Amino acid sequence: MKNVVLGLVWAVALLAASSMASAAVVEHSFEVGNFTVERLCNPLVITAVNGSLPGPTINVQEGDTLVVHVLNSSPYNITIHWHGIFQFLTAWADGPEFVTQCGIPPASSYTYRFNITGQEGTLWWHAHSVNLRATVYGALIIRPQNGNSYPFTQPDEELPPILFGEWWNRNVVDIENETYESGGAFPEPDAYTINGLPGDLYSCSQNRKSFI
Ligand SMILES: *[C@@H]1O[C@H](CO)[C@@H](O)[C@H](O)[C@H]1NC(C)=O
Ligand SMILES: *[C@@H]1O[C@H](CO)[C@@H](O)[C@H](O)[C@H]1NC(C)=O
Ligand SMILES: *[C@@H]1O[C@H](CO)[C@@H](O)[C@H](O)[C@H]1NC(C)=O
Ligand SMILES: *[C@@H]1O[C@H](CO)[C@@H](O)[C@H](O)[C@H]1NC(C)=O
Ligand SMILES: *[C@@H]1O[C@H](CO)[C@@H](O)[C@H](O)[C@H]1NC(C)=O
Ligand SMILES: [Cu+2]
Repeated sequence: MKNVVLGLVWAVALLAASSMASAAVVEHSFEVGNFTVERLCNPLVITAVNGSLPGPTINVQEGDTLVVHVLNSSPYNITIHWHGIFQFLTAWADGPEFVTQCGIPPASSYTYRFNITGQEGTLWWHAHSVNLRATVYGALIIRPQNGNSYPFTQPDEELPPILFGEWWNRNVVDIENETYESGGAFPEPDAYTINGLPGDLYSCSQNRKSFI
């Protein structure tokens, strides 16, 4: 009996040690700013993270602490929302503007810091201020801790994430301002996108690179 109890204590101690060993602090910087892209034959200055659309993919493991320093070099107040993350005791890091924080003003920075505990999967992050999420977004992938399995049969192959989006041929903040003034509905997008790119059937899409 004593041996069984000792064995159990040992197992629990090992488990605690292994989970501590694999918890890491994953730290990134996001620079939000102007970025010129061309879609649908139309060059446009958009707001984007680190000059890419979609923005950078974040990879973490369950149990990690994620730290993201957001430097706002854009002309707009901005926040980043960690879509689908359960914020345990870090509600202020959730990101919706005017709900958990004020927008990060231009030429300022803000650090998001939270633990990713008890959750796994392919999620995403996006701006949560006016309609800037149209161009400020990216994937957030949470893999199981080392030694833990997926909550489903391990897939044979992993592909880069696929992000669906919408594209407007104009500055989305201007559209939003006009929409508020006129009281109308936000217009339909000019294109639907996969990983920031309109499909083959849209104008000027024929020579684009592959989606993934
Ligand atoms: C974004 O850009 C900044 C500044 O150039 C760089 O330090 C940072 O590593 C980049 N972040 C990611 C996630 O690529
Ligand atoms: C960013 O683009 C906006 C137009 O969308 C422009 O008004 C602003 O001056 C630009 N800012 C910088 C730093 O280039
Ligand atoms: C931007 O943020 C500043 C500081 O929080 C605030 O005073 C201002 O009203 C905000 N502007 C908009 C358009 O939300
Ligand atoms: C986040 O994880 C770290 C490291 O395990 C721990 O020290 C900290 O208390 C945790 N924070 C919260 C809010 O749970
Ligand atoms: C949109 O409206 C807000 C609030 O009235 C204003 O602060 C902002 O400068 C406007 N943005 C543009 C791009 O016109
Ligand atoms: Cu969201």
